[in-house]
Amino acid sequence: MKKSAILVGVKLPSIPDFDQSFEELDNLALACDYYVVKKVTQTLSTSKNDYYIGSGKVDEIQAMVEETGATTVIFDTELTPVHIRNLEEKLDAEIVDRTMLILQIFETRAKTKEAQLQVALAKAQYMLPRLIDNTLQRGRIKAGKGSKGKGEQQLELDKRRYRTSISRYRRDLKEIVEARRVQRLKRDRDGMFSVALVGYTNAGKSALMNQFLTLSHRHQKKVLEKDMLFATLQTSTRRIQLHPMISFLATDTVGFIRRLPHHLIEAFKSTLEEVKDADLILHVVDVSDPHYSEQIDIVDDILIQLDTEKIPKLYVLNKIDIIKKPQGLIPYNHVKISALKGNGIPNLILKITEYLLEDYHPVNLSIPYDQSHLLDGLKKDGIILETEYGESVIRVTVAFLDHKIQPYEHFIDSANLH
Ligand SMILES: Nc1nc2c(ncn2[C@@H]2O[C@H](COP(=O)(O)OP(=O)(O)OP(=O)(O)O)[C@@H](O)[C@H]2O)c(=O)[nH]1
Ligand SMILES: [Mg+2]
Repeated sequence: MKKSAILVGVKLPSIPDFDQSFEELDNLALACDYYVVKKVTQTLSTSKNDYYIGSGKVDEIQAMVEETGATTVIFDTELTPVHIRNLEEKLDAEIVDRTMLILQIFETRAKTKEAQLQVALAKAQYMLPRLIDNTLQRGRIKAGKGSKGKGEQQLELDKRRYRTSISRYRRDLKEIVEARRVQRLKRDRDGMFSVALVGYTNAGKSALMNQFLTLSHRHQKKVLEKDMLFATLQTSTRRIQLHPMISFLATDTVGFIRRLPHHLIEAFKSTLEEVKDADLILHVVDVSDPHYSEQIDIVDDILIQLDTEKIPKLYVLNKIDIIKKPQGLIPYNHVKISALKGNGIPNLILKITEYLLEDYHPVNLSIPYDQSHLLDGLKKDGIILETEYGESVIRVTVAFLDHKIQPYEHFIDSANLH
């Protein structure tokens, strides 16, 4: 049965994008399978000590809980353990804050070992300080001031348990990341160009990945695309074959959102390692969203945190099938597409190919006829641009990735080097 929830938003001067954030809270609640029965907002200059919101507002929400039978009250902010405890006692409902809500979504959907570890790590890091506060308060009340009561002994045990779990999760994650790094190194040896799809959640990254897979005739390798926040929870990498000789690796990633809990960013950094190693970043933007300009800034900020400034970046303005004209700033280096309908995809492929070909260098080879079997290898190792059958040799112009040239060095036509 769906749980029913009341959403609470507090307009504070420190949250200038309150409206968008509160609108997103609705979708986050939906993605977490809550049924939203009421929404309440309050404008304050600062948050309050006891309940975060004013006590009059708490009474109002208490009446709503009674009237609607809501099981949960969700706040669009990060609450302190004291706020949570006070609110829970007063409202007799489960209190969830924005961070916990996002963690819950990730927790219920994480399927792979890696995603599960990342969520467990983020949750344990979020819980540790809260656990300390909560238990301390209760321990003190029971044991009386000054004495070290049962509550505090329990607290010591719990703290140790959480710390042990945190280091175990970190160690296990490190092993998975290391295994993937080795896999990546192997791929690098094959000289594959890699393209990372990043962007705000629901922008259409997975839909674009699926367009690439369609082009590549690899329908069976399609990824989940869905109108839901955080549909993708782990990166997946697929080989995209554009042409018998031109292929690249595309990596679909987890979407970003405003005010993403920093424990989650930390935990997901290992997943996003793939982005750091990309040769090209496609920043996918849903330009049909009226707030897309801010979403671009949010994603670009996280990309900076991930140390990816040196990687070339192309903005892919998506969902042009549902708007006449984007209502915001247009980044300089961009292409417009519809990942749903396929508009603009050939142009995007052309752009990707331009970046990809920058790594290729044309070389003229003169191959004697008795070595003509080398042509088969050349077709695999490079892109043949021109072939001319001369009297004693076959002249071939081939575009190579640098590390692929070595077996053919002997045949480089020194007179004709570009
Ligand atoms: N109209 C329209 N809808 C699109 C387009 N691209 C994607 N969508 C829809 O937008 C929704 C989200 O698409 P996804 O590809 O799952 O988005 P994502 O960026 O992977 O999202 P997360 O994995 O949740 O971060 C889906 O319902 C898609 O069908 C487009 O070009 N036009
Ligand atoms: Mg996705």
